[in-house]
Amino acid sequence: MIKNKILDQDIMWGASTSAYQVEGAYNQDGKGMSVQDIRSVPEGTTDFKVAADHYNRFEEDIALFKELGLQSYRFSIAWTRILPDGVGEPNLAGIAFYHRLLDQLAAAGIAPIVTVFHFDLPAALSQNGGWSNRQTIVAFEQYCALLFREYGEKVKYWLTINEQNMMTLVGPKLYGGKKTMKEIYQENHHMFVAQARVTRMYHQGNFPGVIGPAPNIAQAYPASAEPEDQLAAQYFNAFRNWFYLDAAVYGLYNHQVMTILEKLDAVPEITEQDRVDMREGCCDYIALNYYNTMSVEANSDEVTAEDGDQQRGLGLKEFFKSVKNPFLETTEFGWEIDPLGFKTTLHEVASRYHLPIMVTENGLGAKDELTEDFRIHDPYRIDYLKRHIDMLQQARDEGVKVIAYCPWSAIDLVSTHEGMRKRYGLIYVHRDEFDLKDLNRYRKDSFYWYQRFIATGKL
Ligand code: BGP
Repeated sequence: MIKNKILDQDIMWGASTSAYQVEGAYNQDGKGMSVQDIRSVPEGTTDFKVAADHYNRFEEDIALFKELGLQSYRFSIAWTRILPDGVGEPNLAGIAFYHRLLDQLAAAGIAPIVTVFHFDLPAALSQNGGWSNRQTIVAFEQYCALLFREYGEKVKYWLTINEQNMMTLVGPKLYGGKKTMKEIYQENHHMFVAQARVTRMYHQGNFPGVIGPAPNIAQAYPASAEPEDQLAAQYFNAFRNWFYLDAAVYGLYNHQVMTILEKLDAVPEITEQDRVDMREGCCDYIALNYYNTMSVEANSDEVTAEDGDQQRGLGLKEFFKSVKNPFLETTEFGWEIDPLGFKTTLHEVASRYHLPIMVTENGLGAKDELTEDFRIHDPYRIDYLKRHIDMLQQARDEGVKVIAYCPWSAIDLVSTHEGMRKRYGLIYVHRDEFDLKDLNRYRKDSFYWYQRFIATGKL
């Protein structure tokens, strides 16, 4: 079977981006507005209108990816380029753009890994209630049907939803206004159903590829050996990680999370048909984004969250509260660095789900400096990647099946929360937060390092 063959293959060394963070051209060639185009960004950070201008420079970028030696490239399709209002008439220029991108990747010998939805819901759907409205499930199905029809022969690896867990856990806090937990978990449920229906549709279409989810997965440690902390870590892991994978892999609701949702009065309405859809739309593989582990302790106070983002500061009264791990250093943006936790996480996911794993994000955000002779010395990023790849290789040697490793990010792009100054790329983009300069591309030291690693297999 084609599927087994695809999933049996050796690891592909790649890199990642997402549409709204890299493409720019936010209103070019008939593109509609997404929630990212209209949201207010924190003061002092850029918006996403130009980003890295990849939409207009993708040929040059793919030539660089080829020179880098990438075997796969994980990117997302902007829903609003394909369907400006989320539903209705397709935008032919948008459809043609991704054909050109895919053809260019094929010519460069780079396998595309395509996320269909990465944080950029069409604004028109959002105005009609977004994921709280069951019509969005239908819109998502129609959008995906169109993508499979158009690109089904060119794409072998599909990803449904990027970091649904972060949209649910952190999204509403950052941009959502005043949603109740019940509303948040109803939306989350609709995303489960949408993902399952699209997965089933893909399977029924007999396309020559595989499909899976892409949550942000990170092992949580108990802060101490106190039994209370152990239980807190178990609830936290269920709430942040396994809830999303149990749904994608088995089509089931995690029982510990149900307990939490009952306490929060946030149990969503689930129809009989939803349950059937979820059971019938199970994924072929697991893609995951890993940045760092978390540590939690039992939580008897009122704290529901600190200044949390996707990698820190989550808390839930009576269940858990995240704390700093004194054994770990942090990046200059305050995220802990834990390569060994990567190995732990990979083992845990492999043992729980027995499916091939694809790493779709892993990387270090930093304030890179461009020297006068246009170089970027980023030993901190090389060190991060080296230590994480080392752990990935150890996990593979010990039996974890990993089909691709795609660090974040292939090229500099606008960070979800911290604008342009938090750079992740292997390729530097010459612009500042607000000064767009010439947007020229420069190879960072990490580019040459990763290039050598891909060519020789040596760390
Ligand atoms: C993940 C997202 C990416 C990216 C990354 C880094 O959660 O999938 O889109 O943004 O995190 O996060 P940030 O840009 O906030 O540093």
